[in-house]
Amino acid sequence: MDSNDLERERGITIFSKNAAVTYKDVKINVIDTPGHADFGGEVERVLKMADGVILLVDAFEGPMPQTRFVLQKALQLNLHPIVVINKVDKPNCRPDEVHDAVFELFFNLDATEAQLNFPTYYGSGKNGWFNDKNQACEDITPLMDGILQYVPPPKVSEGTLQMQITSLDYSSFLGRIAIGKVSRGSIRENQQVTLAQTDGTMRKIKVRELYVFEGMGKKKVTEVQAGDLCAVVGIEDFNIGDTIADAENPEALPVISVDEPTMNMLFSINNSPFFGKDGKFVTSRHLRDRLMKETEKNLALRVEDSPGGESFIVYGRGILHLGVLIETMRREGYELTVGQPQVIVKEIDGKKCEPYETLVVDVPQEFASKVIDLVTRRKGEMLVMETKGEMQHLEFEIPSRGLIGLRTQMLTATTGEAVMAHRFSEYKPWKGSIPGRNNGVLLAKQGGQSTGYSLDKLQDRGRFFIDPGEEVYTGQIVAEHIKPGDLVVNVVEGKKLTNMRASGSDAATNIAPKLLMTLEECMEYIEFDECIEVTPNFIRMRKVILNEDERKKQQKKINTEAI
Ligand SMILES: Nc1nc2c(ncn2[C@@H]2O[C@H](COP(=O)(O)OP(=O)(O)OP(=O)(O)O)[C@@H](O)[C@H]2O)c(=O)[nH]1
Ligand SMILES: [Mg+2]
Repeated sequence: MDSNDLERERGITIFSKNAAVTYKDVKINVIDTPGHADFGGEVERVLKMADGVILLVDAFEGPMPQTRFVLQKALQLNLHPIVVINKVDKPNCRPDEVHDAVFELFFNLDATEAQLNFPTYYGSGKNGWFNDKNQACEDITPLMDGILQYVPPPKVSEGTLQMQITSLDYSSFLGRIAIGKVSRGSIRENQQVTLAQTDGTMRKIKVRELYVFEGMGKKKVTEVQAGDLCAVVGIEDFNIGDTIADAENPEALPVISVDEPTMNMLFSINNSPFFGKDGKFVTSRHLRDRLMKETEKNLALRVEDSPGGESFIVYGRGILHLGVLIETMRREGYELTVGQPQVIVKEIDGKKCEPYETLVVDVPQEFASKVIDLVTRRKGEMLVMETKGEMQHLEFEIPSRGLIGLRTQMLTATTGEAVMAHRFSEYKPWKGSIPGRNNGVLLAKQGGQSTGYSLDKLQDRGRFFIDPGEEVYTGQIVAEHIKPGDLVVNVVEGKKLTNMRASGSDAATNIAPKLLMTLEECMEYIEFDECIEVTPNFIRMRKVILNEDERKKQQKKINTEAI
């Protein structure tokens, strides 16, 4: 069901989606939710539409940090999950051990007696079968029968219409579409209803068209009864959490609450010399409108104007959450500058506290000690260490700050073998200073087109982020220095043109290919005095202050203030 471009590229679900099937005369609405912890806000709100939950666990990996999170939310809503252990086709999988681990997880999350009694199915989505005996069979009918047996029919209360809007969809023909579950009464085409908004205001509106989910699409209908999910067209101005209620006696449903953000970043207009060269939407007005629009559906996101007026502080759940937003904006044609991600510090009982996360790393045995060393230096504490097949399974508790930049170092230290996942656990006291990036950077001394000649000369100083022939500007980060400390270098120097060779291609043949970094890698890479210029076609890292002299003056000022 992953249909969005970013989802396909990354192979993860970011937005929840609906589908519906009819099995043995029962209509089953299916909601696919993201599994990654950064999109928890999405999970929290769509779970409100569900009468049951299928908890999918990998038969090899077992429960992951995000499994804990989604399960906890489901248990709190008093849902009774069906556990499905998938991928039993994988060699070395451990379905029985995984089952025990899932039971332990339920237990640790204070599941009730009834919830602990969960049914378990085994199988392989890839091979198209599931049943409760873990013996390959024809198809998934045993699981379908299980759904009919264990998922209760929707709870429908007596009374007038109530439907809380939990998602939204756009269509260029129909405009904004409100999606939710009709929990009471029924809703009809052309009906007069009241929109009870989360701020308390009530507005009379008219339902233009109604749709229910069918297969992977939607079907137009004239009426939807309580218990079914429904998409309503005709209410332009609504927010997630609003209730569509009876015209005469409107009663709003309780507001949807989601967990607090843990990280923020400064978003500003692009103020590099390349401003406006690449993007369509470049002003602070454009940025502001786009960010505000995002908060309407991205519930875990918050946006504040910063004092200057040109910038916005954007609060999210983590690097991936904010990264996906920036990536989406750049595809839409926006240009912007983003600063170093900061964790949100809180004062709890008079103590300075910061977010901590559970970090899980699976790594081949020989790299385990390197991983432990790396995480411990970043103030992580090891909680669990066990052997899983040929892999070592490690669990840590680590301040979120320590995670920033960890992935790149982890992959380098383990030659790309480590599989890591992390998830917010709680706020705890501030853990003191955490070492940042080890290496300095090489900065462009002057703007222009980089030459193979100068890159070649500088090759033993650092690993380049640019290729010969790329346009650069003063203060742009062009390479990682092999040593700590920054260095300003000339990358636009041309060999004296004594013959016919073009300046871009000289000596280019023996230059190592540039280091390609994704947006999220850049977000984890930069230091506090650096930022990222994001445009539809380029991601460039730079110093906040581009001019070398001004930067030095600023540094002096900071140093004296520190004394
Ligand atoms: N071996 C094996 N691989 C599977 C099976 N089912 C899914 N996969 C693979 O597992 C990977 C992840 O599948 P997804 O369906 O994207 O997983 P997901 O749980 O939806 O992931 P998120 O949406 O990010 O939470 C894909 O590469 C699938 O091909 C299975 O039964 N066996
Ligand atoms: Mg998915």
